Amino acid sequence: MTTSQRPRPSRAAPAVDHRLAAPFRRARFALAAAARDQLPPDLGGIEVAFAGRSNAGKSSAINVICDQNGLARTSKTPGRTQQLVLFEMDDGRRLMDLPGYGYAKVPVAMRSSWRDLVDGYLRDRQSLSGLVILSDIRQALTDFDQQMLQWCAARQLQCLLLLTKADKLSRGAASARLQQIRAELGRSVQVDQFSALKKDGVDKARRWIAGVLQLDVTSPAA
Ligand SMILES: Nc1nc2c(ncn2[C@@H]2O[C@H](COP(=O)(O)OP(=O)(O)OP(=O)(O)O)[C@@H](O)[C@H]2O)c(=O)[nH]1
Ligand SMILES: [Mg+2]
Repeated sequence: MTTSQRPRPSRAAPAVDHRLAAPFRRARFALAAAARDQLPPDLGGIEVAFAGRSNAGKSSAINVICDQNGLARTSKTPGRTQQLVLFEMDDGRRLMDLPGYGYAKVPVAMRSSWRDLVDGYLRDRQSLSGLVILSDIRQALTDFDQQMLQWCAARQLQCLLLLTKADKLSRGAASARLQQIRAELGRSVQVDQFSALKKDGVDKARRWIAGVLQLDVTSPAA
């Protein structure tokens, strides 16, 4: 076979593991809370929250992980998600879409009320069992990303760092960036590249979340 005949590695969406995807496909919008007292009682259900800078791709990630367009609202305009938005899965398992941080164009008072909301949730929520931190693969980790990583380590909270929008870089550049961040952070945190557009890294993220939420992904897909 000549070089030109050799099949080129494809960037097409990877084959889906339907058993793994099934519980995510059953996720439903539960509520959007502007204050923590609007959340369901903190009685031991388990939650995985998605945190990251505004526009990092949190809501888009939830949509592809749950295989449901439009489940979480996305937007080109940073600051779209302004409340704690909760999605319910099986048996009291939940996914939480958090408002993004670092968006400068909102009024200071609103920014600080978002911060109080997110900080309070992260600090006090006993149901919080794992945190997915999302960061644009093209940008350096923000101070807040670093703080979140340190905070997860201090609290011994399971944490997954997703480097989003990997489709915006060439395969080689994305892989180099991934290796660089992994080397910076060491083995204490799982770091993966992710693309909502190309559905790259979706099953890996599902597997991590399923582990944290102790989802049953062995029964046949519905
Ligand atoms: N090319 C590309 N664009 C993406 C990807 N993920 C998200 N986007 C785009 O990035 C923008 C922001 O995405 P969102 O998912 O709304 O980001 P967010 O982090 O929820 O933003 P806030 O709610 O404002 O904090 C939208 O225009 C998305 O279409 C991706 O994997 N690849
Ligand atoms: Mg959002």
